[in-house]
Amino acid sequence: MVNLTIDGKQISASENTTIMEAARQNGIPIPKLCYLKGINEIAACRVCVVEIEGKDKLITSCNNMVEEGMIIYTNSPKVRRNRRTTVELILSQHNCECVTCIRSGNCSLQRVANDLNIIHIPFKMEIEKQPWSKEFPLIRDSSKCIKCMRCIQVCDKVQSLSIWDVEGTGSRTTINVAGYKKIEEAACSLCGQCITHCPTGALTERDETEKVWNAIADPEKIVVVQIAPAVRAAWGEELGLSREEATVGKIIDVWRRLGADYVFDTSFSADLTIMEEGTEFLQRFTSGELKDRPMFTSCCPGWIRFIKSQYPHLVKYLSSAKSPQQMFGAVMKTYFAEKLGVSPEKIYTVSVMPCVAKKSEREMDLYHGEYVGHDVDAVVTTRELLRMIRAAHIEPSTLMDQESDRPMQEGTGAGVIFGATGGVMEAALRTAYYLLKGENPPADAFQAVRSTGFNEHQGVQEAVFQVDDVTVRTAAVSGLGNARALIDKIERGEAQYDFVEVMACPGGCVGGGGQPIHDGEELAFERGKNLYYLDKNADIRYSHENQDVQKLYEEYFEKPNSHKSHMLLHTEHMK
Ligand code: HC1
Ligand code: SF4
Repeated sequence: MVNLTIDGKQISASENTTIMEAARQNGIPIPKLCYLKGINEIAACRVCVVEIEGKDKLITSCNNMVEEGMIIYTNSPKVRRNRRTTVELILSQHNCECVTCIRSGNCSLQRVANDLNIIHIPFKMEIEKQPWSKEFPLIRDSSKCIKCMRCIQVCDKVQSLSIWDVEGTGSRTTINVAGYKKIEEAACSLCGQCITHCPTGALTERDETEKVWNAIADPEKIVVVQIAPAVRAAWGEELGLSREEATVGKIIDVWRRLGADYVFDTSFSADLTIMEEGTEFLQRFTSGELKDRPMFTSCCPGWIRFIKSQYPHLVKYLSSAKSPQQMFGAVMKTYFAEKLGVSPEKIYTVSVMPCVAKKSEREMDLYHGEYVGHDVDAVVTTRELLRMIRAAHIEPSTLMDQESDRPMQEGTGAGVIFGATGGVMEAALRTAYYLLKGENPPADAFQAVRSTGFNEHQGVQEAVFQVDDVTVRTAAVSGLGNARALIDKIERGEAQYDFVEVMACPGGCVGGGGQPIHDGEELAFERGKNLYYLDKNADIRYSHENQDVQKLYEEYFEKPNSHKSHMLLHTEHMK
């Protein structure tokens, strides 16, 4: 241990602890902009400078270690002056249009500048705005970029894609798509991790809230909403609601108040996905088709984009099942439209997702005899949902739990855990066991595929299950860098699996690129625990026991993997 003093407080810290970390452990937060633990510790912004007694030069606290006897000041007049000039210089290259900025109120730069009482910017440089497509689901505004490098590092180190790079030199240094490409030409997975790790409004999702407001206002349209599993684990964070208070029932109330005609829970179609994908897995597994390579899950569009660009020869090993979002869209525009006695074109489908890539996945075509558009018409992220709640002046404390609509009402615990890494696999194994044995396994029999935290396990959970004489080798992986490492192992013949779940975002959808932002803080594991809690307390925990899904088969699809299911619920992953 090392003994030192920070701001007059005597403390002890382990050796090799940074000054910033030692201060944080002792309730002394040091302002920062570029720092991201374990990902970006490069002292690029110099906002975290501190003064060391006896030394002239200020040092950065994020990459300097504590030393025995150090006397540190984190907020001395000299530190404040220096920090203030640093932030003023950053602001001189920033467009500072806070009133119209999506991150206003949740921007690290705004907070640091406010805390330093910067009410006038003494310097101003000309700010050039790089061109960007308004159509792409990921939007970048270069005039808000502070060159902190977080996006470069998270894309490179966590997601292994290196979409971003530094461009130009001197005062014209900026960040842009690597290789002077347009973003549409790059292999962007649309996982959105660069957005959730950006300290400012330089990176955002394409806004679809106006489209949704317009659809709600259109008397010709029947607006049908679905709410993804992971949204319930995070939407309350910015509204001051505890995890217990922030229920999916209250999100349903939100949508009824916003004027949606019908509201459903995506857990229903997660159960439907399990019926389709579980049946497909058993068929491919028993036919010997998976001897060399596993079947990969297909519900994460970030992962689908990744495999298509990085391992195109493995696309044929993806499950052909559409994701729960797409399956629900297809069911809404066919089965449900028929129930209502209206044509599919009248139905306007909206998804509330923790995800940016779902905005691109939604473009999947829907054929119902003839082409009837897309499964899903608009995707709003959890953050966009929160903006709609604010725009409608809904007071969160007045929200009441409501049930989703019929007839696609029921969702099981198995459907809810889709939102956490390992959840799809666990739900599929519960049902695959039932399909093999004709009886249920204990509901927690496959919990070995759950993540127990990210640091120790690097986002990969492997498990082998024995069902009589059948052995199923599984892996669940989250984060595209982890996925790449796992696939490379499979390709080298160093690992063999039958079934692999991949989710692009660390921790799964709970850590999705459309979730509320907490200055790069990782909350996926905590949010995931919430979903497992909901599963544990659910009345039904097996997808095959979802009675509304059973009814859907009786009345419409006949059985999993039927001809009709193949037409509406499966895809060849061509687009
Ligand atoms: Fe997900 Fe899924 S779990 S992909 O993360 O399979 O987005 O929540 O909705 O479709 O169910 C996302 C979440 C979501 C789908 C489901
Ligand atoms: Fe979207 Fe979930 Fe995949 Fe992330 S893990 S890209 S949130 S589907």
